[in-house]
Amino acid sequence: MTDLKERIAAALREVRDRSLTYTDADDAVLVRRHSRLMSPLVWDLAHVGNYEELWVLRALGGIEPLRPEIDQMYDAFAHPRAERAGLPLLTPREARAYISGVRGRVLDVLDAADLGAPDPLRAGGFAFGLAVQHEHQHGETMLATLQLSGRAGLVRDGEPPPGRSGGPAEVLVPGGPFLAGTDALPWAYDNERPAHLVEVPAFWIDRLPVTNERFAEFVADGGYTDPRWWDPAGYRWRREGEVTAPLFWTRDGGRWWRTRFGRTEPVPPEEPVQHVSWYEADAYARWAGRRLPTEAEWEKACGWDRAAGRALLYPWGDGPPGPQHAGLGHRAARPAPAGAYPAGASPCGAEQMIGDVWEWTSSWFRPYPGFRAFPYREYSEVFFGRTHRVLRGGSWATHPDAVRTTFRNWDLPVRRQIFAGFRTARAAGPEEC
Ligand code: AVJ
Ligand code: FE
Repeated sequence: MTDLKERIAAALREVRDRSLTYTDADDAVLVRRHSRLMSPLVWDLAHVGNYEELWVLRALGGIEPLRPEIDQMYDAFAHPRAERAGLPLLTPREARAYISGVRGRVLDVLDAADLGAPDPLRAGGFAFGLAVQHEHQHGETMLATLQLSGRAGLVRDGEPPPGRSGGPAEVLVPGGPFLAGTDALPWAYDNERPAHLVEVPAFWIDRLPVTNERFAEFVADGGYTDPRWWDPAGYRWRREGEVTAPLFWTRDGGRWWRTRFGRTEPVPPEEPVQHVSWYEADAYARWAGRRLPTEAEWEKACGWDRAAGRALLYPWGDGPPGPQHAGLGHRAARPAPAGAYPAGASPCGAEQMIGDVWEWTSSWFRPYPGFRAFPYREYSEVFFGRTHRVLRGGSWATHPDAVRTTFRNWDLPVRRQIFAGFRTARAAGPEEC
């Protein structure tokens, strides 16, 4: 096997271990609808195998469907999440057998495939990368489900590195064009392509994500009930849902508590705030006299190396994320405190751009100029428009294989169960450029 094939086989093994760990629970936990916002865990488990079958075995390998009768059940567009627990799903045992049967054949297809072929599903192992990243994305979704279930003891935790105080509150990103997106990365999605120049005037961006302590000041200042700070649709959402703090926060004995994977603890002040909707992030930024960064600003602050005139794969360079760079891969089940990853600073000095919490941007999820859907419209294209906001950078729950400077995530502006926070920005004056 070539190096690339070895790496793909290892990535496939690692992501499968992850999925099996998250579904190592009683059948009752796996088949239950824990929230109408989420699929039952056993749906995610069979779905990742079905996706791998579709793109690796059928599309790339030309293999006949193994169980054509189940395709429809695991098609995310055929059934809303709230209804999936009512389908005649494979049992946990059947799901494990099915996905391991798919996987055995996938390894045979990998063995035989010519990954140097120009065919875009084969080149650089694209279809395998699609399966690996997809399964990791569902791993993160499973964690959100486990969190909403309120059950303790199902999710591994760890100790993130300590935070670090001191240093500037914001960093300057000089004006000028930068190259957004990519043409070169073999596993990049259609929505990250093509690379294109974007003119971004000078701006200031927070060096670190907004912390719980700072967000609590907004709450204490009556920020949730002052319509001046809110997008009108957001204010309606807030009132109707009686939203008064981030999801999983409760007030008791004069302080804030948060419940994380079934355990309640005081809200840690230095941790980046998470489980806020786009509307809450946007309102906080306005209250602070600032705004959310645009997606282009975020990407430029993350990876643009002005001296080299090129974009880095990650803030710290092109080398893979190490434990000193970023909180990724569920090493702990929470973000690290602000300032924990100085070695992960970007060329402009922004820290924690990758990992810890997804960061809301002000931008709608839209195609880049020259976008072409590949390999299917339902991955990205059907979500383009003024419906979903872009998130960047990955969270503590994101695996390194599923995030990079150019990676784009998106969600509805009301979503709060995802591991999302934000940082703020402001335009720079002409004398500052
Ligand atoms: C890119 C995270 C928004 O989870 O809805 C999973 C990824 N696409 N299965 C999602 C995805 C198909 C997607 N996000
Ligand atoms: Fe999926």
